[in-house]
Amino acid sequence: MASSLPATDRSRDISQPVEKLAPEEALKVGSDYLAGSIASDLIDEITLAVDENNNKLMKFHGIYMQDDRDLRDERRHQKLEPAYTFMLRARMPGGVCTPEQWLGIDRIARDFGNDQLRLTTRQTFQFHYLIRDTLRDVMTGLRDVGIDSKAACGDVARTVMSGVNPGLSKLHKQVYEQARLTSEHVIHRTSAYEEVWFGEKPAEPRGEHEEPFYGRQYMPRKFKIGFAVPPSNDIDIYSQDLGFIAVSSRGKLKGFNITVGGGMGRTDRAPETYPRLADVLGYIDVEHLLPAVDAVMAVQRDYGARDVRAHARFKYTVDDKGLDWIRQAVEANLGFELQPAKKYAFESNGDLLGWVTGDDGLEHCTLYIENGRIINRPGRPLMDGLRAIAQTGLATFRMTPNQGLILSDIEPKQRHRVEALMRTFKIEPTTKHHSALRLNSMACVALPTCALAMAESERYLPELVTKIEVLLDNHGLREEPITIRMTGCPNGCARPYIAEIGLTGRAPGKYNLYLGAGFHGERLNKMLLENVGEPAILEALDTHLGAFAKDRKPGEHFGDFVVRTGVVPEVKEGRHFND
Ligand code: SRM
Ligand code: SF4
Repeated sequence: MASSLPATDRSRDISQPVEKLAPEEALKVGSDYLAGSIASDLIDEITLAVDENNNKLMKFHGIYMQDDRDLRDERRHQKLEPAYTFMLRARMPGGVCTPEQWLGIDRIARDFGNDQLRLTTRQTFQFHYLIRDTLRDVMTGLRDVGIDSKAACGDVARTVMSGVNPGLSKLHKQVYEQARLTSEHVIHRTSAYEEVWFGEKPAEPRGEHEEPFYGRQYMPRKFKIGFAVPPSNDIDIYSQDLGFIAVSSRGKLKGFNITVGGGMGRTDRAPETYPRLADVLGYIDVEHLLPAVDAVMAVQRDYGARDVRAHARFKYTVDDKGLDWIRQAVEANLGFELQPAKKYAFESNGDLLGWVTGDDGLEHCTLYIENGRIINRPGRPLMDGLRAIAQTGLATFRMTPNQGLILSDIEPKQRHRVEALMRTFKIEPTTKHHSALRLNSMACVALPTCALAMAESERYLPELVTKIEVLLDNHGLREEPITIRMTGCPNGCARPYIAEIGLTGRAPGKYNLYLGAGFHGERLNKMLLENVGEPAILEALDTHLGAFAKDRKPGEHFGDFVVRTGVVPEVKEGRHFND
């Protein structure tokens, strides 16, 4: 990231004795700009794992070591090493992928990734089940199609999100371009990536010049940036550390309202951790975008907590310092005052499913993909179908913030060819059998790959939704859009705290049930039941959906209804989330 800011403040934390900081800070400082000893670990013949420090450093390269949780006990019993595999997440600003890139991704998934791909809640894709010894082949395969996995994970600015459905307005293309530029701007520069994965020695030893913005300590924690184009809040702007809400005039992008301090992650029984919705800080013209990104990130870089990692996200810095202090610090970095925020309004945080014709006359089809898993299932060869469509070169592939996929930018005359392939491979944007609840559902990966999962999520939510659909049918609510999101732990990877129905895993088969978030992600939900199983969840939903069907006001959403009728109180601030 080429910074326009002086680096002086950056030394603030580095100057503290490293031993007073979280161990990860010392690891970063001593890692030779993230190289660590990853390269030698990759060829260790004794194990298929990497050591714990290198595992942490590899996250900055987009890679996590995991083990198959379904096999963990059995392997322990047999005194075998855990079944180590690796997850690799790509950097894909705004989720945009050419057909050639899709073919490259598809090939890697078939060769190395257990014949499947996973679209994520931040508009990119992950390979799972990679074996350590194939990681360099995977990296090379990605590079061959112009994709990298830098900044997909780690204490840096992550892949930048952008509401991308180009069919919605001309503005989307302009905003996407700014998101792409921002992603290029915030990416960490270290040559360790090329050295570790492609054996390219840097021209000179890595030193202070390596990371002009980040320095040796990078950010205190992950930092997430997103761009929203009203009226769609598909990227959930209020969950981003730093958000930009597009402001336009007659279809031309003028600037952005800036939001700061959003985040989802919390820990059960640790009230000092909480989800927080971002605040609107002010407005900037479009030409000030990159300086504004630098200015906000520098505040978190210099003042974010580096001693307690559970307190190291920007949302806590914003609460610790106060919004006015943050605004002044940002303005001091920028050298001018932010303008007052402009008016804007959101309508939903879901995807607009199905076909639309864009302002430019091109055709775009948004597909609902259950929990983002791209795989061939009996009678539903989704992965083969998408490959066949990519082979025609007729569509761009755009990943949505709701784990969906848009086949986009299709010439009207060619639409019938894409539709014919969709029919052949049984790909439908939505189906008659899907309730509006299912189409507004998201689940995180959880078991068996996620090391932090305490309960099922992706493998269970579809089944639970089927049971809730019976209730919806009983109450005449099948077509009623209601958001439901499940995660296997409280970290919140599917942004469950801004779903009208949220479920977070506590233990196998046990979840917290939250109700009452706003339909467009503008209000947090509130816990109704703690650590309960399916019967209690279904009973509660039956009661409250039944009351909603009977007593709702015209046009009222389920989340608004349960707050209005006092089923759950309104949560005004994240830090009171656990009260
Ligand atoms: Fe996440 C950690 C999956 C979006 C908050 N997340 C993880 C890890 C890497 C587990 C780990 O650290 O070992 C999960 C890998 C599971 C696997 O097997 O693939 C994981 N997160 C995901 C994905 C794939 C969920 C999905 O089903 O789509 C999403 C990938 C997004 C991407 O492409 O970058 C994903 N994670 C999110 C989001 C949503 C968002 O950013 O919009 C959040 C909440 C927003 C936020 O950051 O506050 C999120 N993930 C976390 C946290 C809690 C962070 C916190 O500060 O509280 C963790 C745990 C951590 O970092 O320590 C985590
Ligand atoms: Fe894993 Fe928890 Fe994230 Fe789900 S929410 S993917 S269980 S870290």
